[in-house]
Amino acid sequence: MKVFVLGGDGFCGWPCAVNLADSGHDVVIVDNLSRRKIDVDLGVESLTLRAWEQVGGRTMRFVPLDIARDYEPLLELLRTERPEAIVHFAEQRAAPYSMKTSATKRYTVDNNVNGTHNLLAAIVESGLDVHVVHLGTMGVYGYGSHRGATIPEGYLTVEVPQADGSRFSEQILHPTNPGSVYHMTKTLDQLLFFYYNKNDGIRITDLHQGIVWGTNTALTEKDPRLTNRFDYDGDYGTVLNRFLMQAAIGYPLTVHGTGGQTRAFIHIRDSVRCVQLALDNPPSAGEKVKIFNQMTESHRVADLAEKVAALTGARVDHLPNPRNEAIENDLIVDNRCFLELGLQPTTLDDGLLAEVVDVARRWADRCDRSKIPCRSAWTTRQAEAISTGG
Ligand code: NAD
Ligand code: USQ
Repeated sequence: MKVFVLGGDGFCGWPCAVNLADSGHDVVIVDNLSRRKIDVDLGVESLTLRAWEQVGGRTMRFVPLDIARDYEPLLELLRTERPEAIVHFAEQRAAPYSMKTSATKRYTVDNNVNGTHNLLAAIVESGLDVHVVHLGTMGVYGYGSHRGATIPEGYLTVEVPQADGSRFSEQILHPTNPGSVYHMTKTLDQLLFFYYNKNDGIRITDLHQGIVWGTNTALTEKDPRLTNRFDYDGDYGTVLNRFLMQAAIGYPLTVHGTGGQTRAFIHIRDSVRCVQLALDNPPSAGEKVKIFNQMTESHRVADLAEKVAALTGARVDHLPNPRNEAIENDLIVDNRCFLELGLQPTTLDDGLLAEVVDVARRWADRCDRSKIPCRSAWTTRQAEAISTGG
């Protein structure tokens, strides 16, 4: 099958692209390289693609294109290549970056919402029947308002009272409750999918992914030139990968507040597998948007810090929280769709030790400690708290 991987130069996109190529698909990576600082990071430059071929990988092609700005080239690419599926990773994905300034808020909205809308409009204009697999986020559901209820896979059945006292029941998109401008763009994506699926019948699978941890898959391990990106800085590093790097360089683990925030997690290997399962199980013609909760386990941030500290001897610091978020929350998530399709999760208990060793071996020497603190504050109240340390 011909598959476009939009954002295939990224942390989740690159291992996904090599996995799809390895499974026999004809992969075209489309990326504007917005995350790549050319001299520093490894990326899908021609050298990387050549390295992939040298280890026996099936040829992938790369098209530099900004899906949020280059509508005509995107349409032309669809018309000439005629992909059967498109995996869409191509968004600004850091919540702290999205909250830094009005410029980063506006960039995140422009880039993410326009990118997704351009893709949908171009599919309609091309007349192609394409399955779109989008990487969304668990954060669309929000944290702290579920009162012990299980979060379903996208849709909630509600009972609507009528004036005559009767009731009817209906399935609605689960209400959204984003916690950052970035997360808000993902809730807007959901509405775009709902509309284009209803109006134009585009077949869409929206993957509500939790926080991805770990770095590499068996394929990106094959050659050092294929190694995946590893973000640990205050904007792009996600919590568990940050803790792994911090432990590796002897930096106290940066728990925000009490660490009572509970979040959903998934290992990068499982993320890659889920995308493949989603592609192998597309919605049929006329089916509503399929929504999967792409996560395998939930943890409190403080418990993650304790686990990493127990393995490494790291000290745990509780810092003023730069984010405007619930101090504590529960999180119970239905993730049966992927388990029923055969996903066998890599749990923290299985994989954490190997990642601790790997991060220390591979990345610690290159770490810039000055990039670790989270300096992006959600509101002026949080900005004052982090600047005064309390
Ligand atoms: P990343 O920043 O490493 O990769 C995103 C890629 O998209 C980059 O290569 C970037 O250059 C590209 N891109 C961005 N805007 C583009 C545009 N307008 N046109 C073309 N290319 C563009 O991020 P990631 O961690 O790989 O995340 C990928 C997707 O998965 C995102 O949509 C993110 O919201 C979602 N996701 C990530 C995580 C996580 O923990 N990393 C968790 C849940 C969901
Ligand atoms: N946190 C700390 N210490 C840190 C970093 C973060 O305590 O050093 C806390 C945060 O305050 C937050 C939690 O850890 O409560 C998660 O933060 P994160 O940066 O790991 O995750 P988040 O901002 O939610 O974003 C990441 C990805 C995003 C994806 C999302 C999935 O960057 O692309 O959508 O995870 S989810 O969280 O399920 O919405």
